[in-house]
Amino acid sequence: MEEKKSILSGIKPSGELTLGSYIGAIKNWVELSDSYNCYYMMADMHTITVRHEPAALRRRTLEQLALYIACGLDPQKNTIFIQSHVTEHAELAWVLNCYTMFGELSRMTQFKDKSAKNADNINAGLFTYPVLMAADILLYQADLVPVGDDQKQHVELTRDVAMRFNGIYGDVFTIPEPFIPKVGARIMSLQNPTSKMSKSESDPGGCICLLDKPEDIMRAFKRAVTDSDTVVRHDVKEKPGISNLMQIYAVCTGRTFEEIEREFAGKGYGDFKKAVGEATVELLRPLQEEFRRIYADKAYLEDVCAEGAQRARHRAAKTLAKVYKKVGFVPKKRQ
Ligand code: ATP
Ligand code: LTN
Repeated sequence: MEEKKSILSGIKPSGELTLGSYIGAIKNWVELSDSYNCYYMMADMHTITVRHEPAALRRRTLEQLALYIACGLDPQKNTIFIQSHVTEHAELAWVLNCYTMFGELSRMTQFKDKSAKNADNINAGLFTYPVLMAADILLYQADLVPVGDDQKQHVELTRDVAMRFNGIYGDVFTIPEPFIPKVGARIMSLQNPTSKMSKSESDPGGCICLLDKPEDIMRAFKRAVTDSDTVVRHDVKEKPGISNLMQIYAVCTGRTFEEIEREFAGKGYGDFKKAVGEATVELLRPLQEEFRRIYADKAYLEDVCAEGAQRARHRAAKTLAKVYKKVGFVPKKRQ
């Protein structure tokens, strides 16, 4: 039997998970998990590139783990782990640092955005962040990396670094492809529909979190910024707010944009916003119930982490050993 192809992806536990990361990433992780050998991690090492609170990071990492499972990722079928539990990530990142160019990193949009927003803390980790992400992906020889549109550039850099390394040392790394959903690759803020919905930015009312209460979700959609027209039509340029709501509604209901336009023909924005709010509440209801049940069982979560890290380490260690050998490090004698 042919071996399944591999997937790796991760999310930073930098805040409460948003509807954006669910639609852009996690939903696809679940859909792909039957056909691939999947590694999904809590990217805690990436989180400290901006100032953070240690206790919040600890809590959010475990919350995120419970949410992954509540979203439908079965820890028996998928390797779910905490990035810092697998030390090979930091080790491979160091090697890859020496094969990544300063110019390449300077062009990364996320670096430019984050350094503009954290002008007092433009640390080296923020700059080399994409190298750690490349290490995450390449350690598992991932064929596919399901992410939202904002991460495409990092996956492309990963491909360039992997090809450069392979060009020098032979076929060491699998060259990964980004997997970006056709609908929902970039969910926008409800208050500012030209910027991305993001968990770590203060955007009151613009962001829906997966654990938000139904009444808060309904209120946020009711107040969503739209335009002065009254027609529900998909047109990202002219109607960014409505088009964003249509994307969310399309994902929640499985309907196409044409079907949605027909459904709301002759109705006002009020009816449409209410329907999007209700569809989102229904999408999140089962997930929230599952979350409460799973998060209460700390012993289970610890077991999942321990088992996940062990499985991940097994795969990661093989790749790292190959890389160390290729670059000429003297192999360790059994200690
Ligand atoms: P931060 O604000 O801390 O940078 P974030 O909210 O942008 O975080 P990430 O942890 O960076 O979220 O992203 C997790 C995954 O979800 C990534 O694959 C990312 O591309 C995807 N994602 C995040 N926000 C959105 C969004 N608004 N629309 C679609 N996909 C998204
Ligand atoms: N950089 C990503 C999170 C992330 C990731 C990864 C995604 C860290 N390592 C590996 C895919 C594969 C982000 O900021 N959303």
